[in-house]
Amino acid sequence: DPWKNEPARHPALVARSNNPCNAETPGPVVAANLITSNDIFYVRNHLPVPPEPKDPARWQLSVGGEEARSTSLTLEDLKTKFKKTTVTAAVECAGNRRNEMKTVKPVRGLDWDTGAIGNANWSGVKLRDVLLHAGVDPDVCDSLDGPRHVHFLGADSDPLTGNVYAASIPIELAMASNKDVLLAYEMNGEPLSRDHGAPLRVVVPGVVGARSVKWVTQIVTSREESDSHWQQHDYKGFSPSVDWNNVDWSSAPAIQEAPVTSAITAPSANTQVEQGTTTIPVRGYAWSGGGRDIVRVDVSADGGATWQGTQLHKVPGQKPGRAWAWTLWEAEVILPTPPADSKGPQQVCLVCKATDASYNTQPDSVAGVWNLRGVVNNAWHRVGISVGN
Ligand code: MTE
Ligand code: MO
Repeated sequence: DPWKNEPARHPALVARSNNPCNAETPGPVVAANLITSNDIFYVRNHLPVPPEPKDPARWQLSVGGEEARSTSLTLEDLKTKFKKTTVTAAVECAGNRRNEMKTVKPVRGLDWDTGAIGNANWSGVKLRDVLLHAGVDPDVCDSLDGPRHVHFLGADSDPLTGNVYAASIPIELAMASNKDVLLAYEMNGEPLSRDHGAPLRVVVPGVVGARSVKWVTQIVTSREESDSHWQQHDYKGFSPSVDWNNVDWSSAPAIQEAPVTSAITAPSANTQVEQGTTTIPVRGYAWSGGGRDIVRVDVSADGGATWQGTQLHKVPGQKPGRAWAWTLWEAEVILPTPPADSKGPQQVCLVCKATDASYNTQPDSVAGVWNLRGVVNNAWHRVGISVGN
């Protein structure tokens, strides 16, 4: 039974599938704190959690590939031979908020609500430093025929095919000193838990979660992109016109940087507030990929006809162009005045949308961003509540 060694999980996590474990942070708590605590951070596993290394001292990371020296590093090597770096970064699954897409047309994938995202302090070593240690030329990005990608291979494997989880990122990202790609051994000051990739995982800030490979044991530089299923036949976006009969996976690039997004985490959908209520506290998160900071979040209490401002809460110390963390926001939202002759509950559609530092903002409808796999849904987030009864 490949599932017999799964770790215990916090009962508050909302399960979307069991084997493999996919579970999200419950709506009301997802943006309750700037830092998501480890035990309620969403878990997205494609395969069984690999067994813990029998002898942690003998665990090894192998680094190699084109124009790199084959190198093995123990955890102790990583901790003592390289500078320890801490980066606060959100990790979001590209499938976050997929559940809204099926209101347009069916999609294949886990039925994530708004909780397949979290924000943590990740500590470890910079991937760049490890690649330089393995002899990768610091100017590799300028070379015309050098490696173009860095592959990460996990220790989790498919019980049927033996394929391991793998993904790759462009070498520009891996080598850039200001992109902060980490090989992390700690999450919020604690050693990584089994679900989050112990003993070592990749954290690619500003990029969809799928590239932040957990349980990483092998790093390979290559002229080619990873040929893994998750790089080539998943985590790609297509036009709403593309369906499972005509999809050509090679026609779209693998998703890397995440688009600007936001969500309302409180109140939750279908909340009923008392007759005569005039304002309601609304809060949530906002985040954009590529280190683009959130400059504004607008909320609406009439489905997007008129908008109100919000107050932003940020992780201090984020560097310009390196806003890897999410932004939390809140507002006391003024509800529309019910018509004088109204009877019965008044339906209110709360909406939020964020704007990032490049003045990218969110598309208004899910229909326009619908795709067969249900990824990167960043449409305005809508929550319906009712006032009175
Ligand atoms: N790494 C491995 N080895 N196996 C996986 O299944 N899932 C990826 C990524 N890294 C995955 C992986 C996906 S799709 C996401 S969204 C993130 O891990 C989730 O990280 P988390 O479970 O720590 O929240
Ligand atoms: Mo994901």
